Amino acid sequence: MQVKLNVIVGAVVAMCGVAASAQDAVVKIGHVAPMSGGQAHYGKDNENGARMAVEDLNAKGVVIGGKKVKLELVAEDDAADPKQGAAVATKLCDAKVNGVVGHLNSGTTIPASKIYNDCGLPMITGAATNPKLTQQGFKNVYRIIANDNALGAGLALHATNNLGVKKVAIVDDRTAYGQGVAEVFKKTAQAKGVQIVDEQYTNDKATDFTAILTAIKAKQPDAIFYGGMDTQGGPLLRQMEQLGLTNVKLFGGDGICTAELVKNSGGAKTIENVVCAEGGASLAKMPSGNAWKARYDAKYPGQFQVYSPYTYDAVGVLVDAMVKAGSTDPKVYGPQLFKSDYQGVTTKIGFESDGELKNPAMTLYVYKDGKKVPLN
Ligand code: ABU
Repeated sequence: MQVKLNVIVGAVVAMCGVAASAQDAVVKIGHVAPMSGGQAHYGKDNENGARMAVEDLNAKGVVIGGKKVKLELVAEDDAADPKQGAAVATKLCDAKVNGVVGHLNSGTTIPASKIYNDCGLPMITGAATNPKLTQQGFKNVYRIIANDNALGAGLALHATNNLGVKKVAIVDDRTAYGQGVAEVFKKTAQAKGVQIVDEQYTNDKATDFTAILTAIKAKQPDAIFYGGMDTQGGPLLRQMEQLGLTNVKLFGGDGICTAELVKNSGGAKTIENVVCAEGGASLAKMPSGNAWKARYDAKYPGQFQVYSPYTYDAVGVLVDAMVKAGSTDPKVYGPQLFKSDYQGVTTKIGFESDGELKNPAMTLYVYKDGKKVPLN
């Protein structure tokens, strides 16, 4: 009777050709993002994307080197803190995971990338956008989203060419991301004849921007550029409204370009003054963005922010390289990543020799009726 049951179960699995069994070799994919603190909503979204990819691939069935494997996500929290990011990177190297998706923040990803490089572990970020990440000469560091050179310059060109902005104040949170994207915006805007009337600095824990905004108000800018995340961008918007800066545009990169910005601004009308940029196509223009987003929303209601389609694809690219190389050994499949030609949810993914995505898209957004709307 037991033999008969095993035969039936075996036949069902063979028909589906998909289910991973407890005996399958385990392939560990590390994922790192802030899962605690003020940026946990981004981290949760990123982790959801990676987890969804692992579940989809396991359901479909993955065969590497002739053997069925089971993917397992090893999810870690770096709290957006460079020191914690480095500690987690060392932990993932020691745990001998097969590849890493992450980190989220440029300030954690750049130092962590050296640790992964030293232990020979390929990593792909779907969120960290500071250009310096891929300028270190590492052979196992990849990014599948446009970097801040595209975001900062795209925003500055839109501000000058399309909106006639002449006087800008710049605020950044002094993180690798915030400072970097603000510098690119400033350089491009100045080259277009824009006057930078003030530069102010904050940090990624701040909540009160009254002093900064009061100083800026006196300089009468047409716009403020904020280099930082929505955790500060939201309160900054609310305080702009409270101080009467209601006709001043707020520009920012992907860090503020979230659904959460609306919540964090406490319903401020100044949300209508925001123009932000993301390093990819809008969901509607991604090859399978809308269908993917509907599945994501069903699985993780209300948790979508920005980067989950990219972390989803990052897992797909890593596993595709392992399948093509017939090995889960980073030394063997690592070089295959450079030859990637992978159809993802976000785009067709291939890499430049420095690890940057080939031909990345960039999309500008505004907010209408409390919702983020693409401009291009
Ligand atoms: N790309 C914005 C948020 C992540 C980062 O680069 O720090």
